[in-house]
Amino acid sequence: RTYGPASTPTHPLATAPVSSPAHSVDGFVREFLHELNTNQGVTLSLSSVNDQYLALASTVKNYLMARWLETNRKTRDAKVKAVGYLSAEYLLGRQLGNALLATDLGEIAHKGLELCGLDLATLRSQEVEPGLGNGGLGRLAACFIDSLATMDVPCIGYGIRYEYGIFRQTFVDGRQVEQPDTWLSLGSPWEFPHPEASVQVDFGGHTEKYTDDDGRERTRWVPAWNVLGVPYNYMVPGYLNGRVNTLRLWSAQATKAFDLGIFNAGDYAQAVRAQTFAENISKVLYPEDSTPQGKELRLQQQYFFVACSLRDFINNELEEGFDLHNLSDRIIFQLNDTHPVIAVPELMRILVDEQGFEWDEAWEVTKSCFAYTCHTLLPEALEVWSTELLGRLLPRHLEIIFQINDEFLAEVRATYPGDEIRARRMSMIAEHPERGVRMAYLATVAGTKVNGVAALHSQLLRDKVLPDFSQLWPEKFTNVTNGVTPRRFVKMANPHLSDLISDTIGNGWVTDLERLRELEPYADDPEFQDKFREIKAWNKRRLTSLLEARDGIVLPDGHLLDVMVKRLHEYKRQSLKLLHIISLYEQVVSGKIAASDLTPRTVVFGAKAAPGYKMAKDTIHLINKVAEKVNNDPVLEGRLKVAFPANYNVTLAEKLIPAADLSEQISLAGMEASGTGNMKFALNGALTIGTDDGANVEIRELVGDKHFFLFGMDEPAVAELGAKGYNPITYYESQPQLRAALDMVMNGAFSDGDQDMFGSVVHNLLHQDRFMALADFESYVAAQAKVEEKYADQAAWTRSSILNVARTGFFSSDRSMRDYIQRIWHTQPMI
Ligand code: T68
Repeated sequence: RTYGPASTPTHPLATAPVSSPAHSVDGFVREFLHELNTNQGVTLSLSSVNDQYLALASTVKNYLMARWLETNRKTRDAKVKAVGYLSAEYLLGRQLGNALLATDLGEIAHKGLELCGLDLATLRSQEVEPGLGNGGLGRLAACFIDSLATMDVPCIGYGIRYEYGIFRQTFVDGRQVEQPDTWLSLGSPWEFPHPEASVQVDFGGHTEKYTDDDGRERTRWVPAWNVLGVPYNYMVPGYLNGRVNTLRLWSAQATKAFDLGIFNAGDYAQAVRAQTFAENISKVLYPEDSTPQGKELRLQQQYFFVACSLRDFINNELEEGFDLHNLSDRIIFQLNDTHPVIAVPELMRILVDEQGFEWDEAWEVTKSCFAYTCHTLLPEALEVWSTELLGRLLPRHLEIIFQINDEFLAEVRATYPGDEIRARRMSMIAEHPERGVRMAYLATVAGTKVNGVAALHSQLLRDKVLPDFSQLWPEKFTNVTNGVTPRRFVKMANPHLSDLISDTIGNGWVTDLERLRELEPYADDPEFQDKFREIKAWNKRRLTSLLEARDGIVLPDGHLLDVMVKRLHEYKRQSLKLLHIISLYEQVVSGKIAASDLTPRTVVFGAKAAPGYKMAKDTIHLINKVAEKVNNDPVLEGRLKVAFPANYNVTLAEKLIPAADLSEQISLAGMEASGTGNMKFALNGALTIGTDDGANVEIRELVGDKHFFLFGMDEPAVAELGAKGYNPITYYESQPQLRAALDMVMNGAFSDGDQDMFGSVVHNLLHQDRFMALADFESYVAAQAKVEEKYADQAAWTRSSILNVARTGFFSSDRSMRDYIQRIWHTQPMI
């Protein structure tokens, strides 16, 4: 298929580069009204807020368009190596604010809209964020593509355009109830569908052997059904640098051939059903965090987007006649966890079956085109696809995986003669509990590099998850500590802090975050401290108005704002935070301390639980019930408050994080691969209370022990206790404060006397407590006392807070991207 005009154009405009609207208030207003009239088909006076938002989005897009087209032309002509980021999730957050920032249109838009009698903030809040991810992994992908665009590195992000993203969380009587996320229903101004560039994806059927014209034995796949992948392009603007990369998300559609066949047979209803069946593939994001589903539809999603993406890159991004032996000169596919790993046998299939490569040549090419990032340490989160399912859905891929495995095991046996136990351990094919493909092993064997996402995690990955592999190929393993984009999470989310920083050290920090170091001398400056505190207070007021309007939650003035926001998971230990709250309450109720002894504190939770994760949902229920009790008991004299706004998402994070004083990062050591919320909080001046886990370790090293509240067992201590045999009930028996808190729950204090309601939560903590919350309770409470002591000295607190900002520039995702480029990708920025 060819693109472009049929003959050489002669009109002068046909080859002229597009121009952007004028970068002025007038130019902006003209463009905005034009979009309102021509795109929305309304005049200003008759336009709805949604019309106005959509017109505004189009306007800003028009400013980006010239850069996008130019980026595409430049990149194509330069024939340079690009990054193909393969991720099943992108948790993008709202697009408008980021686009305004990247084009420096914030002021102009504000003034222009004001002249039209409109308010920019109102239009911005009309946007529904695309929640195409579950949590950290999806948000990381969004930060990475932002950084690559800002660093002028060619990258195509590939993923799935879910019709329904992560569910909208509501609470009914304190329990989580999920509502579908209809993010597309009011229009989707940021996407560019290209149905003409659809890609066919095959499934099912069988394979057969045949002899080709050269007399070679070959295999072909005879699939049983197929779907179409329709690409939707999104702009990924770099910050003020003229680059706009592309995020290409695939939407599934029934193929015409498929429904016509049935339609012709006369069964119209069946034809429509077939369509629905095909389109189910991109219908909904699996709302899972860190536990694989093993569902057929999930594997369909994975193969669907990966097959579309490889086909798209090879057919449309490479020039005609490109020699695929050199594929790795032009692309490195980064596998964001194991979700896209089926791309490995897919590339082998393309090269061997379609392109006629010899197996060995194909393997050489394939091995050089992939790298793998692991995001977990939980054994149950490592994907294993049953061979029965894989063979049924993708029979040719299963054969290819078996062959890759056979050759790999031959290498293992040659390296360790006689060590059959090792060979079995390292096999990509697990035999128990059922025969299945260990996707992480496949990724490790196929990848040029394997990385963890924080120093401790990468070490544990080598030592505990993939020890045999790191022994065999030590040079394959590396670490890239995660990062977050300072554009969205500081510049945009914390405008006043950003201005203060820029007024103090210039604005270079936005793209060179290590320059925040230059703030260190100001940590002791009382005038700077005052301004810094005033900004925190402003951020708290902003949050207060938002929560009041959004959730009817009233935040008291002058409280320490203590925030724990992340997915609800036992390993993250929301229950430990909750036990601390209950314990404070219990001590006042029982008269052990006076309410006036409490440091006025508001604890904010934000957390979604996977819909099928019972313990997580029970914990949400308990948090809400504790909140209800604590917030209404006059005995506390308003000195302790628990707020749990529903539906925590990127949009809420942008308001919550800048307001926080204290960041809760309290996972059991060795369980949180990295964490990235922890980085966002520190960069916005919250102090961390945390365990020696994930990137907390590096945060503490950088900010210094005095400016971080460390508690709990470290990873070796956890391992030792586990080996010795952990028995949570002994902590209950020996620690009166802990016991009193748990008893309070058991006695029905938060369930109107009902002693069963939270029985499972308490029972689990007392008799199982897989993540050792009880073992760390005492140490956690002691660390919280240090928090209170420090908070009482506002100058000391503010000083630490400023130093957290100044010393955490390392956690920019720009630095993560530099690490990937140097250690893994070997690509180059285009400037
Ligand atoms: C997170 N993982 C890690 N997984 O938990 C976190 N899983 O420590 C780390 O900072 C972050 O990745 C980025 O590296 C996830 O977020 C998922 O969301 C997920 C989704 C589907 C299936 C399994």
